[in-house]
Amino acid sequence: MSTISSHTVRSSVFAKYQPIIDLTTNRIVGCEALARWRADDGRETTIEPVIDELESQEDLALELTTCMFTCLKADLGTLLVEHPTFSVSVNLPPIVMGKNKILPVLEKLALIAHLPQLTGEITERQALNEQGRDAIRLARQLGARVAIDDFGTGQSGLQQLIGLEVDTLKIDQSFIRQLGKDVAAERLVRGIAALATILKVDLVAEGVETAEQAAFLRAIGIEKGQGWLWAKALDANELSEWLG
Ligand code: G
Ligand code: MN
Repeated sequence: MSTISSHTVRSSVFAKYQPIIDLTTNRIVGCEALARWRADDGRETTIEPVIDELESQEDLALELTTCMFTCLKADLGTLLVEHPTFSVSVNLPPIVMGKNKILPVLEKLALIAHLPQLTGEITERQALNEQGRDAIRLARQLGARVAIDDFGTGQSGLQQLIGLEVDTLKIDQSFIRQLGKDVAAERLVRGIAALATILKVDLVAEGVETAEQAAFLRAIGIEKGQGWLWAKALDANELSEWLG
């Protein structure tokens, strides 16, 4: 039984934004909205302890997603207008895909005009059903982008990419962490880079923490990176300062 209500989600969730960097120019090109949780005493905590519960129940997962888009609009609405090429990624739990529940939220928040600046990240860790795949197709028809998150770790794996067009693969941080330490990880990342070229998709390397990792990724032609080397998740005003 759930111990968390939709109301609690609404009053506790807020968003921070981790920059995504173009590895060639070293400039910020977008960000990922990451959910944070405000505890009863007002302290900011990670959402990790409750995320599995939120993402396993449709109503809570939809509330979480709604909160994230609501924060995004309030925090970055102006920035999206002022920087038309800047894009924001939002994690979409597969359970909320497929019942046409996200589009009305975006309509209500007047975010439809910004769809080309929005990327839905679908994790590879959770199965996506046929309705979810239809929702991805519709989102792309409407101009939004779709990324496969945690790429390389999933249950459904590469099979997911058959008959489903996506824009971006986000290489899971577990691969990046092993660069320079484990030759198999290095070969796998090279393999993913080659695969991305053939599939004509972009790559974002997640969890980049060192200049050596960034140099390796740049050398093998990976376009973008995200991680503590550049920034942790930031408040909206800190993000604006980055953009100048
Ligand atoms: O699965 P997803 O890509 O949404 O996960 C993002 C998570 O990774 C966040 O919890 C974020 O805090 C964490 N993260 C982001 N950058 C780094 C990093 O450079 N190193 C590590 N260890 N974790 C990171
Ligand atoms: Mn993500």
